[in-house]
Amino acid sequence: MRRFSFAALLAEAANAHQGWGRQWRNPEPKRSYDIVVVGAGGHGLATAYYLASVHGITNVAVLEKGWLGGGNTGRNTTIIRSNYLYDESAGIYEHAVKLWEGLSQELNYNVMFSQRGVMMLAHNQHDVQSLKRHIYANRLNGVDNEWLTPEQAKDFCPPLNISPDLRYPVIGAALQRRGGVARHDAVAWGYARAADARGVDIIQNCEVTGLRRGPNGAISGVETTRGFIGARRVGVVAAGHTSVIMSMADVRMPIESYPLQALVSEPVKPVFPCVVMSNAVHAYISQSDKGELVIGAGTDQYTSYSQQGGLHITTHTLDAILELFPQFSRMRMLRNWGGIVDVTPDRSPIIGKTPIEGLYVNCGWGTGGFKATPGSGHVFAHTLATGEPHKINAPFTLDRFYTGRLIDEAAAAAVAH
Ligand code: FAD
Ligand code: PYC
Repeated sequence: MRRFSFAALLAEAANAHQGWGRQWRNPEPKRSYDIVVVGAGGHGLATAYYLASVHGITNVAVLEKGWLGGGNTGRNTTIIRSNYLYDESAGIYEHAVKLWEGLSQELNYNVMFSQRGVMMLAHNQHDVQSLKRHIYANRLNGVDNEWLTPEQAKDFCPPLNISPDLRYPVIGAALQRRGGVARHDAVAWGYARAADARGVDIIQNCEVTGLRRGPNGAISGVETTRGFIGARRVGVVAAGHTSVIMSMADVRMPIESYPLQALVSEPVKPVFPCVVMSNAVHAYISQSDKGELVIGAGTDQYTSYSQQGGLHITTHTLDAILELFPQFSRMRMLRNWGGIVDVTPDRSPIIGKTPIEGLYVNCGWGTGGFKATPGSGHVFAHTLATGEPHKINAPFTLDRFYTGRLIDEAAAAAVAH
């Protein structure tokens, strides 16, 4: 008979947390690397994986102040779509969706990518015009998106209330059928396992506390809570904390950090077949494979680094959800949490060089970077490996905030902020 001890259970849980029984190495940091990636979220881990798998660069460390995937990667509502308005955004988000489509096979790890469709609701003429504009722009970029009547929307998502008596009646919807959800932890674990297997060092509990520069001003390594680690190139991929880290090299970032919250209900049998988002009432919802309704709120209205937001934000979201789906009114909410998202003035990411030689940054994904994880890692790896942007991330420079060549995706954010 199998005997359980508390210690054995903890060890088993830790193993499971590291990817269903398969542990990666937990190495001591070396004195120096070719490339150091700061932040073991999905983007940092994906970057390390593509550095190794595409560019053959394996003398790489990913440094994480907590545990891998413990930042926004493990806190988001996992919506994946590429229905963005501008060509530059369609380029990167569609690149990501295509990588998502083969990711479980590529990593040999089930990231549970489920293309169940993302439906965005229209409640007024402005929504109709804006969503239709997105549909036309998307199609020109080869991105699927289609218009639905309220009846077609209800066919696609039976719990949706399309009564004309609603305060914000549903008057149509845009549907991206290739959109969907994935399992966020598995994405971090899958990339970590695959990068580790190629020789990348993933070092947890290792906070970067300083950026060191050589006599020529170029980056020479990072100060950490586990000592100095030398590096030829450093890529900062630290979501809500980018400004803090970049200020260590006196680089001022056009970023504000806000709490963003989500919550889940008690688990129930499958009742909700797709993802539904509404910008006007501000609510979005899907159902996880565990059965929980996954519901997201907007950002708080003030900047903060606390991974906790105001309760009134979540209650407002639940009011909106119940207008659209009254049948959920008696469900109990199980738990809520927050993450810190990094928002740029044009709501588009920054991926590329900084004024400091050897220092690169990938940030500003705000409320919507989970969907970009594979695409972001892929192009950032190219940038770190070659010193030049991939053509897909070339428009997303830090420079654009000096030149004014912004990529104003505010309308596509789908989350109130
Ligand atoms: P993270 O996963 O946050 O990783 C950054 C890592 O850097 C962290 O692990 C952190 O600990 C580490 N770090 C920070 N400082 C240091 C330091 N000094 N030294 C070492 N390590 C450091 N996006 C979508 O596309 N769809 C969604 O449905 C969606 N929903 C969301 C819902 C919520 C509630 C939240 C909070 C976000 C949501 N997002 C969504 C956004 C998405 O989660 C993020 O854009 C994305 O996960 C960012 O990934 P990342 O790897 O850059 O950051
Ligand atoms: O970008 O689709 C999105 C999103 C949904 C919830 C948070 N972000």
